[in-house]
Amino acid sequence: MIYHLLFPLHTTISVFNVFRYITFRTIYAGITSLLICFILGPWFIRKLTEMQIGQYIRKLGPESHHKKAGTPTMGGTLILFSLTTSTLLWADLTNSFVWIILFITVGFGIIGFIDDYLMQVRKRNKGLTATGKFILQCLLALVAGFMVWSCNGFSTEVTIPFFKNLSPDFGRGYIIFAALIIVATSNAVNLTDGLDGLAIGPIIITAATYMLLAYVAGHVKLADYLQINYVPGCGEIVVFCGALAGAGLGFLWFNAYPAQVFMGDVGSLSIGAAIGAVAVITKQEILLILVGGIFVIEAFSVIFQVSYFKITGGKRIFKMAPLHHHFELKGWAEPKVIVRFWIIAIMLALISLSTLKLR
Ligand code: 57M
Repeated sequence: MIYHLLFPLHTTISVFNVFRYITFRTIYAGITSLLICFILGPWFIRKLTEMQIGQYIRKLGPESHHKKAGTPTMGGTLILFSLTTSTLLWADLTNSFVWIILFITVGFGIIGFIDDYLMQVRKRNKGLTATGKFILQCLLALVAGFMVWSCNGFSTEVTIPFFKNLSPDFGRGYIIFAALIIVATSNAVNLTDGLDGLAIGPIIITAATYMLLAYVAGHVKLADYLQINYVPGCGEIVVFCGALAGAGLGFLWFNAYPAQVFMGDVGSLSIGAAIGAVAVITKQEILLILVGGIFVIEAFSVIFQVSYFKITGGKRIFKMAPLHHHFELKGWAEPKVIVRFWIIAIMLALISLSTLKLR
């Protein structure tokens, strides 16, 4: 809205020309969402505490988690509020990608909210059923996949990192492929969100990485130079990524160990879906496996653990899945697990960016 209100005035006030630039708006989108979290955070956490919206802890979990019972949860509502407000303020609202990304983020946020809300009402760690949640996620992701697919000139070819000449065209199947990416990312982030700051750290890193990727993909000359898919209009996704990184940093302020608030499913499902949708829109879908490698590792640790457990009739690969619990049970202090996972996430992001030159 700031863009729409102030940019047209540049003919009389020349300094307002600055609102044209994606870089300028991205920086302020980040600062805006960060400030919203900072300003509203303490009040919001107080309200959650007053309303007794506290975390229910599984009995089976690591001993160290039992002391976390009652920590205010559903802090993801604050992330969602600051992210959408900042995007609406700074992005070009005539761009369809902006509305698609907001649709998917808020849509998954609503599924998460219902799940969290049911847990509060039932007063235990049981919200929506796994199948119910999965069906809702798939339906929403398919709608989003269809919306992206029907955008004028959107390519259904998929770029494979390291292989510049290999880009299979999925045609209509791209809708299902896009939905799969969104649902998988949303659930992987949800699984990762099990230690203070563990999910939001890599989310910030992934958002910052896609900020660069979206900028390149939306810039005709840079995309051509780096031989990546040019996606007209996807530059506005940079502003969204800036707002997401800012909201993430703002939330981390309160979620850092020892956490004053957890994001809940309203946070993890929505920002996970948002990251998946960003990868789809920027046409860097496969690269997300590397950029968001921490989420992939966490999800696969669960898949392997559960499969092995079933096949062997009760044996385990890890002490406990998702992987962060394994290290906790090995005796690593919680902050050590968190910071080490962040370090790996930074390394993976850097390797991902290097692939821009390796095509
Ligand atoms: C939800 N939720 C956290 C918080 C957060 C299939 C199975 C592997 C599924 C998995 C699962 O349900 N994962 C998804 C993970 C929970 O956090 C809440 O949930 C939101 C995210 N959805 O925002 O509201 C707990 O995580 C801790 N936490 C923090 N700091 C944070 O900033 O410490 C969260 C955020 C919180 C808090 O303790 O209560 C969760 O872990 O429940 N299930 C599991 O992860 C379980 N693993 C398991 O059963 N493994 C078995 C299987 C695979 C064979 C095994 O390995 O043997 C573990 N979950 C827990 N304890 N809590 C079991 C142990």
